Amino acid sequence: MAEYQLYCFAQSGNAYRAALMLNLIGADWEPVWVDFFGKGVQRTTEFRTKVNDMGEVPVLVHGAKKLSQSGVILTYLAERSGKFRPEGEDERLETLRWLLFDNQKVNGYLGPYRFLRTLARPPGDPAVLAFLKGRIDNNLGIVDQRLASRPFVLGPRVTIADVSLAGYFYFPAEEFGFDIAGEHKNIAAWLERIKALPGWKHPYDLMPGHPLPGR
Ligand SMILES: N[C@@H](CCC(=O)N[C@@H](CS)C(=O)NCC(=O)O)C(=O)O
Repeated sequence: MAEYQLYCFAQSGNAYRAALMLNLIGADWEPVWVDFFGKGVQRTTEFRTKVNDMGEVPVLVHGAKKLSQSGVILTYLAERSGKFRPEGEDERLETLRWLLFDNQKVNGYLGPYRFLRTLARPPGDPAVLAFLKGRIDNNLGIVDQRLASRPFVLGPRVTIADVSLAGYFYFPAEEFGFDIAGEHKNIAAWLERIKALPGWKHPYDLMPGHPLPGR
């Protein structure tokens, strides 16, 4: 058995953060596929009692530890490996600031937008999609501006703030109906820098479950 197990599925950008981090630090890990779209395993009592009482993916298992929330998982892996770790109080606080902003307002809107537009059956209400798209455009603009004057979110060095923010950005443009990189040139250059890191893989090559049956 590998040192780490990650409950995940290919379409999850939240899980991709953890899977990408595990790969970038060269960890010995294996995925545990969660049948999110078919059986809705994350909603079962068994999943909620044995895996994650929040009913969410990703979950990282490391020996007796079971961690959920990608920001917690990234922090744990950065502290254990010493890689992509914010150093000192100022960097730690700045990283936390970006993890929270990302979870709530960047990938926190991108994930549901893509889900409702492309993956949900039936698709989401157009009014909800329009609301989310307005928020997404504003918040991607903030990220693009941030990256205009520095190669990575905190500055010259890649940290878990970058791994977190990359969550949904590599999924195909047609799944969003707009091109994140095509519309934001600083984000595009930053995505290329992350892609060049040893161990980088596309979410569909890193986690099981793509393509979805019948799609
Ligand atoms: N803030 C969480 C978000 C996790 C999350 O929302 N995961 C989705 C999958 S992409 C999920 O499991 N949702 C369960 C559901 O909506 O039933 C994190 O970063 O880990």
